[in-house]
This record gives sequence, structure tokens and C-alpha cells, in this order.
Amino acid sequence: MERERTLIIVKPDAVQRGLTGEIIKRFEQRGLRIIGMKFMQVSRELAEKHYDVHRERPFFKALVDYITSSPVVVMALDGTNAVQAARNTIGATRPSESAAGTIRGDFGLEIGRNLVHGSDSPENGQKEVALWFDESELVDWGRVVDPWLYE
Ligand code: IDP
Ligand code: MG
Repeated sequence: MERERTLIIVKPDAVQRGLTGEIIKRFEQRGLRIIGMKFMQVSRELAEKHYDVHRERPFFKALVDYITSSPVVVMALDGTNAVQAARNTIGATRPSESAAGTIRGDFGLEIGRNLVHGSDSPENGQKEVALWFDESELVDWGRVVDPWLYE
């Protein structure tokens, strides 16, 4: 089974709405392990790098405005199939189409206010964690419950 890293961003709308703890809780109780976490104001430069694949899309400027509009909480998580597990916990990109029980399906309505980011492939998980965190900010640690999460 693949041990992967994924980058999670609790976006400005979620932080402003007081949902930070609720969102962290969902990843934590799923068994994903936090290996890095910080509260920060995102620069336009970092936002544009992070969303570079969307540079030519009509919503690019609005997306960069959104992610830089107010502070975010950024997390690096790892675990078995962490990328897909986190994406399923987050829900579909468009909250009106996200399943109930997912973060977006429980707390969101519009695509431009969809609360949380999660990496979309193991390669991008590695790349995004490296973009947002210095290696010295990541902590390698073990949990006493790991044998009850990992076979
Ligand atoms: P994802 O966050 O589910 O991976 P992506 O397609 O990678 O979705 O899009 C990145 C982000 O860009 C979305 O989370 C959303 O905030 C925003 N976005 C995507 N498509 C649209 C759109 O059509 N209008 C406005 N914002 C969009
Ligand atoms: Mg994406």
C-alpha cells in the first residue's frame, strides 16, 4: 500500500467561518497524520505558483484573489493513499454537487467558496508539500495508535 503526502489548505472562507477545527478534525479522525501545519497570509506570488495549472482559466484572477483575501491554515498530511482519501473527505470541486458527509457537501454552496484544497495526485502531493513547507518545518513522528490504523 502506498504511503503518500498531500497538501491541505483550509481556505480563507473556512477560517473566517470558524471551521478550521472542524476541518482539521475530519482529516485527523480519518487517520491521516499531520506532519506540518501553519497559519499564514498567502502572497500572490505563492498563490500564482500553487495554481499555475489554472493560469489560463477565466477564473484564475478570482481564485488568486480568494486564496490571498484572508489567512489560511496549511497542512502537510501523510498516510496510506493519503491523496485519494483526503480528496474523498473534501468532496467534489463544486459544493452543490459534493456528497453530504464531505467537507464541501456539509459546509459549502459555491465553487468559488469551496473551503478546502487537497492535492490531486501523489506527484502533486509531493510537489505541493515542497512548495509550501521548508523540509525543516516537517516533523517525522510516530503515533501510539499507528498499529491500529496501519496493518
Ligand atoms: P479542486 O480544488 O477540487 O482540485 P480544481 O479544478 O483544481 O479543483 O480548481 C482549483 C480551485 O479553483 C477550486 O477549488 C475552486 O476554488 C476554483 N475553481 C475551479 N473551477 C472554478 C470555476 O469554474 N469558477 C470559479 N472557481 C473555480
Ligand atoms: Mg485541484
